[in-house]
Amino acid sequence: NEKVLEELLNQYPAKVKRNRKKHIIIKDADLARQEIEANTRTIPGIITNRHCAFAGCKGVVLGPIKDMVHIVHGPIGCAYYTWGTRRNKAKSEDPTQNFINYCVSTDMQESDIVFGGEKKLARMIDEVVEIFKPNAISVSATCPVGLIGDDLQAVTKAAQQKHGISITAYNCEGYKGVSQSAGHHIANNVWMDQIVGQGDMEEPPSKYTINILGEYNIGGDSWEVERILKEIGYTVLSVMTGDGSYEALKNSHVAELNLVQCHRSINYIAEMFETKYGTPWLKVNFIGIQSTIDSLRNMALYFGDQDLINKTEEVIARELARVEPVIDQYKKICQGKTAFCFVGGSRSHHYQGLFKELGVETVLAGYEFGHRDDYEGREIIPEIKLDADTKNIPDLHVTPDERRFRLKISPERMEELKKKIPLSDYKGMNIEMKDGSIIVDDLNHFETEEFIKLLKPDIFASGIKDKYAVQKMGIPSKQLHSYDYSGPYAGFNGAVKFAEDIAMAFASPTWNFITPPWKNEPLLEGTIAEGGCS
Ligand code: CFM
Ligand code: HCA
Repeated sequence: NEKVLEELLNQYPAKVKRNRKKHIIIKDADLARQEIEANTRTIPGIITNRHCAFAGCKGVVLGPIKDMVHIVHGPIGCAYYTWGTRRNKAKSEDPTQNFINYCVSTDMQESDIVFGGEKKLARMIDEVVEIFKPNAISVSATCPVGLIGDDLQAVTKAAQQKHGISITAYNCEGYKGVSQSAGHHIANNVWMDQIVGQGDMEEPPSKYTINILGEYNIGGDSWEVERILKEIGYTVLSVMTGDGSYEALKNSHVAELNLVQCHRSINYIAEMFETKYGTPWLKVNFIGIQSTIDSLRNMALYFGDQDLINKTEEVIARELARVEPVIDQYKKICQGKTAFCFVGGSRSHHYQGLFKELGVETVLAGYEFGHRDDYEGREIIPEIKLDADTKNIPDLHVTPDERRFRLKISPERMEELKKKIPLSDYKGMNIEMKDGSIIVDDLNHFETEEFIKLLKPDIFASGIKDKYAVQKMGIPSKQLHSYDYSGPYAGFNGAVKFAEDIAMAFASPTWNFITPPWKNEPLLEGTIAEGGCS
């Protein structure tokens, strides 16, 4: 309750307490609204799970595009860090155009920092074209590049003219924002400006052609989603960006509908698509059985074709009959347990339904870098105050494309549909949460330990940085970023896999051999001798 929370916060210096208090809510359904502070700077010196703008641009949004070589212009650490750890899988019909396993960097040295790295970058692009002959190249900037003022735009423009392929530059220096969220926005802007619509496709290849936005194929998630969609009769033109390709992205303007899975990372481009090409976007969530079913039904309603609606119901019934009995078995182990769910910017919300289906209640949830709308719902966006950090990333103002804008459905039908399905809309996470549960923005290590002692969850769903500290406290942990080498967790097959993994975590006898530190006497014993320690 409030008193306990106050005691927890009292351990901070007054100024830090004032700051952190605004980022923590105890859910109270009686209140009409509960405001949370989000997307603001982390207090210097506090250890949180956030990453930088470069990680959000190159690592998250760009990285999964398989037929582009992604050059990291900077010291090798940034490239190494974003190399393969996110488990965004990709396979290609053309094996010469799948560069997903490569880590390509200019490996800047001290002399490049002093004398500038532009020549080295130009040489690297020449080399990449010669060796790989890729469909396209991206060049992402890291902090030192911005600090010394290398002109990425000029280098890539000249290289593009020289080689005749798309070479895009991303000024996503790590310091460009308060978290990786800024990097998502930067990547979205460059694509809309320079890639989407560059292909020569004029018409959708078939009746129900869609793009999936904000699905990154972690552990094979988008393969499972595509399996279901194809079976119903959809044509998935482009996935942004899981197992995605430059070739598909440049023709994505012809789709009839954009699905939005992770709105945090991609709502910018979804909106720009609508303005520029007339493509509406529908919020979906393919995590959890019920959310998957709801998403499929909403899609069928959008197209409104009776055959498609029937086929959707047929696939749902068949999949349910197959997976429900298996999930019910795992549910027996999971029922009654509690979870912490702290992930980046949308999964903390998306996974709560799946946990609930297994009988697991989420007692604490939050985002590393979510914005207020991710907590409170899209309708509060006009109220969000723009600070200097937000203004750092320019909003790209797009207008209808003279040649290619095509209204996909009439404004009247759009208004009618908006009453039934989440077109151009998403709810925030808070609405999902039970009264008395805790919502924390930009959780830090100190608060993690304190909340664990208070709430004693049965499972901790988070990332690599806090995983092991928490396991040493005797609590099983499930990485909801990389899925701990498992997955997929999306769709029907994913729900089964998740249930199996979670049940296995609860059932493991390992946890009986660990005593959480708060149940022990101090780990170190000794006396202070005169003049020093003994
Ligand atoms: Fe979207 Fe993501 Fe997420 Fe995200 Fe991420 Fe990720 Fe994530 Mo890690 S794009 S906001 S920046 S769903 S990499 S696939 S798991 S923090 S909750
Ligand atoms: C990132 C990527 C990350 C990190 C996950 C983690 C991912 O933010 O740079 O900290 O465990 O999903 O791989 O979010």
